Amino acid sequence: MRSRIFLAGCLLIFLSTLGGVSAVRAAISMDHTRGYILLHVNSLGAAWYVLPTKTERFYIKNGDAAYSALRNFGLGITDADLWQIPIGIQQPAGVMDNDQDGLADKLEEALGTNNTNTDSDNDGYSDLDELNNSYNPLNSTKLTINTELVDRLKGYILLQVESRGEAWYVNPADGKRYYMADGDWAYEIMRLKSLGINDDIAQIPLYDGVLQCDQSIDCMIGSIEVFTDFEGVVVSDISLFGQQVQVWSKLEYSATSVASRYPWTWTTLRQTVNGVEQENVVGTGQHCRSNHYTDLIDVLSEVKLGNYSTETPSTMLCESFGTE
Ligand SMILES: [Ca+2]
Ligand SMILES: [Ca+2]
Ligand SMILES: [Ca+2]
Ligand SMILES: [Ca+2]
Repeated sequence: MRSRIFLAGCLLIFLSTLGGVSAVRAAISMDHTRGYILLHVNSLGAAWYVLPTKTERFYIKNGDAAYSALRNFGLGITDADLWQIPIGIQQPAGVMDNDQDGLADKLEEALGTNNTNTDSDNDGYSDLDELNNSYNPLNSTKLTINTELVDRLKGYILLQVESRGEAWYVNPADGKRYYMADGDWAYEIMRLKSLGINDDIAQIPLYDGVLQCDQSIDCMIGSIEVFTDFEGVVVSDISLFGQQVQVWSKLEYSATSVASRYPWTWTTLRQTVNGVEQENVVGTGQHCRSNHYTDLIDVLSEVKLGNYSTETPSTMLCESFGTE
């Protein structure tokens, strides 16, 4: 049944790209959409990620910012567990494949295989052939698939905690994990592994949580772009009274409440005095408010580029919007 739905989804995408389909009723109950990527056919193919933990949908916009926001839903996983989930190969067109073995350099990096050698473990079988036949490209063993683990993780985004936090999406339709190297990879996978759905999508509530962006500016921008609340910290190195100091600015963003929009709180100043690192809370409540969320994206983009040599991000914001 699932494969039929999946095929219907693929066909739909194919037809959508030809512009031939206006509405197709997805034969799937809303409860069974958890962990799936839904492609809303009546809305120019807008893509949504339905959380695997509860039936809420999160808008997936193209690009690295949305990808960073999406990582918020990721679940940490060990390499040992990850190898028990079969690997699906889906790479954006034109990606670098140095050794031409059919596995992109970025994918090989995540897998730990050699991107300058088609047969990493030198056992006579290429890296690609081994993966396609459930063998380990790094040694002589066969891959052991843990179906119980796969079933439990269907629809989840997994983050390789023992490496550099590489992200994988476990497609609930085929139980395989697909590597998402960056925004382009994520978007490609999300679109090709999605399920077409009509206006019934409205029955699934919008994601109602607050993204914890920590210090990821991309995550903050991504949240704003998809109208989702977030909390984050912007760390900036500035020169203050002739001293180099680090300023931590906390940002709480509410997409729905205009009253609590953009309250920046300048919280902590970190500096080294006589060789000793000190932390001082220098103030709270430097609030700037505005309805112009595109301005905030502009400011964050400048901060990301490091263009705040004499001003803190808080100051930049308050000058743009006026302090309350
Ligand atoms: Ca390769
Ligand atoms: Ca290789
Ligand atoms: Ca091999
Ligand atoms: Ca092998």
